Amino acid sequence: MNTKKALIFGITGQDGSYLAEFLLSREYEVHGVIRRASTFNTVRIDHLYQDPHIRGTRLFLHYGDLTDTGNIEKLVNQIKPDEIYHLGAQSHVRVSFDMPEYTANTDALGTLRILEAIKNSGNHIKFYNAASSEMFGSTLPPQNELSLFHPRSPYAVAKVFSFDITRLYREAYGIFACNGLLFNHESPRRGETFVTRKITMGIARIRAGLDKKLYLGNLKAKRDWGFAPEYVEAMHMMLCQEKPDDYVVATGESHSVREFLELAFSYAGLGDYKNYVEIDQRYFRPAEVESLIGNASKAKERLGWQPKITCSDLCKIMIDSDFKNLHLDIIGEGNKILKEKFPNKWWKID
Ligand code: NAP
Ligand code: G4F
Repeated sequence: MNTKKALIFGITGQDGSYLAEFLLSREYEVHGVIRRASTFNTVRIDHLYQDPHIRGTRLFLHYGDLTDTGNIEKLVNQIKPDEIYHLGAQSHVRVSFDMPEYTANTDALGTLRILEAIKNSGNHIKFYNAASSEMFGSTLPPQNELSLFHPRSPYAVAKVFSFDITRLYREAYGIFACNGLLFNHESPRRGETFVTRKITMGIARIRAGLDKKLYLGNLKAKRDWGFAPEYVEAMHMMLCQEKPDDYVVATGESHSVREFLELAFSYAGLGDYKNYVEIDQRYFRPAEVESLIGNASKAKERLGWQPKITCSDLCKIMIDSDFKNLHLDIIGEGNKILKEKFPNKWWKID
């Protein structure tokens, strides 16, 4: 059998870990780029680790960084992947206001560096770029592939560059390059400083008696929150098409942060969130994206992609997981939803 090779930038992140798991379940040989750190940063993929000395190993990790052109060129030339999934980024919108230059270097120029490496290699490599719904910024919802970009953060500006340069390399050099315009997607593996996970972890900590309060910023903002494992499948579907293109991936359902809080506190049996939540100005952004609601009709029609998990399901799945992490009795509806909706799931439940 001709095993396909995938190279994943950002394999240690939420999406990278699910995508690696998905591709391994599809018999791919998976190569992932990890950053050197003084502490282990591979916790999301530790369950996938395989000793490279053992015959038949299909997961390989390589040190690298999106700011290092020579390293990227070397990895692309040595590994000779069939597909590259570019999921690496400084992905925190609020942090991008504190580190705009680093964010641009990693998120914008990092994309260009990979595309140059693909072009210079002369190999036929399919490329997926993680663009973002954040690029729509203040454009009114619902947003689709034809909506205008009006970025509202250094992160979003960098992602607009990454989107445009990916499309340019497709049109100018014939590279099979796709942009995924993914709306917010969450999971038990979501970074702990993004708002959904901050809320579900905060609730678990309050339940366990570790914290009394949860400090948040703007509760009015609305997001279209989906479930990460379903979204990484859409990435793969894009690279399986005959022609490269750009796709919105979203649920079409939107909720405010306040509504997510209400859902979460009610599911956890803690009652009114106002008894626990305090507003802290430090979590507000200099410019905010008020409302995101995706129209994923194109992905449905062309890729056959459709999400199963609603925001309420997601909230239950994440709370069950965070309760389990703190050895609390879980409520269990989240796990039940996972079993019912994904009888053949390919990822490990956290
Ligand atoms: P994440 O959990 O923050 O993961 C980001 C990954 O990028 C991590 O593996 C991180 O490595 C790596 N990384 C950061 N800086 C790097 C650098 N300079 N060089 C190499 N690798 C670097 O993000 P995610 O939620 O999985 O998102 C995946 C991609 O989709 C990102 O590009 C994000 O901007 C984009 N996106 C996400 C969403 C969403 O809702 N999740 C929506 C739209 C677009 P470390 O583990 O070492 O930090
Ligand atoms: O969870 P968030 O930090 O996600 P945000 O800013 O929408 O960005 C995420 O989704 C993007 C896709 O649209 C990705 F491209 C990006 O990489 C990332 O994954 O914030 C969501 C909303 C914001 O409006 C924020 O102002 O929640 C509001 N919020 C309120 N209190 C908070 C907090 N956000 C965070 N992180 N922390 C708070 O305490």
